[in-house]
Amino acid sequence: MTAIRFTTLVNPSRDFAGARGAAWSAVFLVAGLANSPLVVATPGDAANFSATSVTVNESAGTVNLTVLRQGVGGGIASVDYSTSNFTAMAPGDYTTTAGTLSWGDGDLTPRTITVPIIDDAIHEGDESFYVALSNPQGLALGILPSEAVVITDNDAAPPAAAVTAPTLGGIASVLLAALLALTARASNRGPSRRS
Ligand SMILES: [Ca+2]
Ligand SMILES: [Ca+2]
Repeated sequence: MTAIRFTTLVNPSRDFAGARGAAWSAVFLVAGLANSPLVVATPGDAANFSATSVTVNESAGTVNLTVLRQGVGGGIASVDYSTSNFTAMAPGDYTTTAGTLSWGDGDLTPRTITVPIIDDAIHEGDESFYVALSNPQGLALGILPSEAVVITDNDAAPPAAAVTAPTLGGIASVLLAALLALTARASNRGPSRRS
């Protein structure tokens, strides 16, 4: 096999001027990058929630969400997290929570986010809010960068009697009484004005 010598391909006095020089510079740049340890391909880590949603009773006090660092654990890494309203609103239904999760080199241990849940006395049905990851450092956001928290209401609906609307008969009675009162007032005033 005959080795092709690089020096036979490149003639500095011939090849490093003008457009040809620019072309060779590009060749050297690509060759340099290909041999650089900076671009050696390694699988990147990703930050993901462990589930798309979690359900918690309104009386639970807190809810825990798990964030996974998935990959090879190369280098230090961190990711920020914060809550956001949906049908559940802070501060009435939960406490706004934000922070940063950090991992050391080689650390693939899951991290836990804890959000306080507020137990009110209002019947409001099940409500939800979100916790989302942002600002990844040393890793990427994975396919589950947010998780929904569903709060199960623990307050009973008001008694049915308390919200019973007046019946048509009831309304008719009120109108009839008012009409009779107006008629009586008019008949009392009539003669006094004429006299
Ligand atoms: Ca409650
Ligand atoms: Ca409630």
